[in-house]
Amino acid sequence: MSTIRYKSPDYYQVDELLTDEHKLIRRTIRDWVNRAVIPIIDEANQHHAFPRHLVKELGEIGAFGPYIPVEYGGAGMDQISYGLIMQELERGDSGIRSMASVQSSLVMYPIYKYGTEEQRRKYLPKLASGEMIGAFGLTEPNHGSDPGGMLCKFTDQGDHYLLNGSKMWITNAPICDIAVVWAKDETGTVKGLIAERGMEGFTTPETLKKWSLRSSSTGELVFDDVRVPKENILPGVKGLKGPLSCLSSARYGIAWGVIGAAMDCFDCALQYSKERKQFGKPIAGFQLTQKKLAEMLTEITKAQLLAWRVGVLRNEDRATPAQISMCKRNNVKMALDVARESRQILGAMGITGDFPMMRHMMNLESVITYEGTHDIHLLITGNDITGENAFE
Ligand code: TGC
Ligand code: FAD
Repeated sequence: MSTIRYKSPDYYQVDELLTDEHKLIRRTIRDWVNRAVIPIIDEANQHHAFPRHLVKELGEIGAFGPYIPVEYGGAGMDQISYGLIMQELERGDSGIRSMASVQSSLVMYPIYKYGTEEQRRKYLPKLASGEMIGAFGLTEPNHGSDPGGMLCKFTDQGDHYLLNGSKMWITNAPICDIAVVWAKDETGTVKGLIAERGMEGFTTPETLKKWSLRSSSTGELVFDDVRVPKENILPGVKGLKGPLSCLSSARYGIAWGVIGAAMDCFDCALQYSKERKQFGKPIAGFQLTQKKLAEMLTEITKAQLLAWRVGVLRNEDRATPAQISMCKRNNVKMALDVARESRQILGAMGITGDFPMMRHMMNLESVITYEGTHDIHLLITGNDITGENAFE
């Protein structure tokens, strides 16, 4: 249902805030999602399988590093374009958007921003084309919301670094060619290193039995005395602001992405409610159904405006991390609520793989947790407006 007749809601003519180029980019990604993602995505989720054949295609449509300059294989696009790409991908599935988020904001971005010219030339074009897959290792078994407590460490061995520790819940880990890993040096300073598959002592066991993001490959990054060449350190940043600045970029993309999932659920529920008859009339005619649909559209519209505004601020390099936190938090919760309410409109049909709601709902349980949980983002806002840190 959502494939053929999908009509994205635009109650406030937000489209008028977009350029023709933005709309063309959105059309291109939407067409690709209709063609390549929608027909296979339920099956991939049912079987807990990452559709690897899509990686090269994602590279071809420009979904990897859209805002990275063209000379490094990116598309040199603006932040609104990046957001629209994430929105369209997540209309297909949060797992596909996750793959692209990590590749773009958590792997290409730190290499571009903090890497050497040699690192940029070596990795970015291959990451942009999908020839190479990247992962980002910040979270550890005992340090999730509190990454500053990380135990992963490296020591200077003269001609190389020795890396030890493990990262958990890492998107793309089992399929990655490289991983940007955040670890502490002998002084306890956080720095970024590029680990490459094939380095002795580096393994990536897969995390199985997920009920969420089943089309995404998740795993661990385990480092057991891994010799990392000195040229693989990211020299341009030290401290937690390195990984956290990457998160700002990814969180922004998520804030747009989840609107796609919500729009898919809303559109599907609206269509269904006009066709499904009970008590002799379409269920769209009942006030309680209308309340659900009206509230969903109101929240989607607010989320669209928030994301657009943060995109404009990011284009001007003025968006603060706290503004991005507010947008990520609001929009993910909105999408989760829309998925749940729209699922109810479909009754029993809503729990099947013939419709996207249940899949989006389960995916969004990860999205509301990763890149900073719902509560952590609230505390970031609380800290920003009061000046009081309530984390500790
Ligand atoms: P705190 O003292 O607040 O900050 C340390 C330094 O970092 C700076 N900073 C940021 N810089 C850029 N962007 C941001 N978003 C930043 N947030 C903070 C800050 O100014 C400071 O700089 P400086 O120069 O003073 O050193 O750090 P804290 O240890 O108190 O922690 C604060 C807290 C809790 C907000 C932070 O650690 C946090 O955000 N925790 C949540 C962890 C998280 O989001 N993990 C995500 C892992 S990656 C992931 O989930 C990928 S999912 C991928 C997918 O599949 O899509
Ligand atoms: P915890 O930090 O243990 O939190 C548990 C609960 O305690 C949460 O509700 C939290 O809000 C609450 N809590 C914690 N601290 C406070 C506090 N100070 N005040 C109030 N409440 C608090 N990480 C990566 O590095 N790279 C990835 O690619 C990646 N991909 C992921 C993919 C998936 C599918 C998932 C599920 C996670 C992924 N993550 C990744 C990890 C993710 O970022 C963490 O799960 C997240 O940051 C939360 O950490 P945690 O799970 O350890 O929860």
